[in-house]
Amino acid sequence: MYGGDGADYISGTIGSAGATIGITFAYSAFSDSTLSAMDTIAIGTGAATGTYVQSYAPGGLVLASFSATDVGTATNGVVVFTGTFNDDLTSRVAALNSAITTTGAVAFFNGSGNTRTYMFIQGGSTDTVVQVGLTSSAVAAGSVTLAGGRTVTYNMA
Ligand SMILES: [Ca+2]
Repeated sequence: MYGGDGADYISGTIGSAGATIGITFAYSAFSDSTLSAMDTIAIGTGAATGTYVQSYAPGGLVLASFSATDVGTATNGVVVFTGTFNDDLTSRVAALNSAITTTGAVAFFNGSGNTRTYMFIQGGSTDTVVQVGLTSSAVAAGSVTLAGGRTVTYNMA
């Protein structure tokens, strides 16, 4: 399923907690979802857990890793901001844009008052920002896997 340009709301209903949704959410350009025109990908409307699969057609993805003083760390694509870092989404995206220097690096993080989870991909001049899930569920460290440089699988916990 491709959202394409602009802000899209892509929602599915999951039959049971922990199940895997049978749709791959696909992107063909880093500009398909941005901070100013952001997609929301969600399974269910509550705090449902689930396994999400996203694909970036051009490939070249890696999982982000960094350690930045006063910002936080990223391990295996999962970002942990320092407890004192601003939890505003715009501030966090700006910080990730600075800390992540590899084009195609994928990072999951919490923002908007730590009540939402997002995926960031460093795209160079245009970065991908997607809201994943609707509630304060989070992507757990170690739950992100990458296949073929283009298919990202992660669990919402
Ligand atoms: Ca950038």
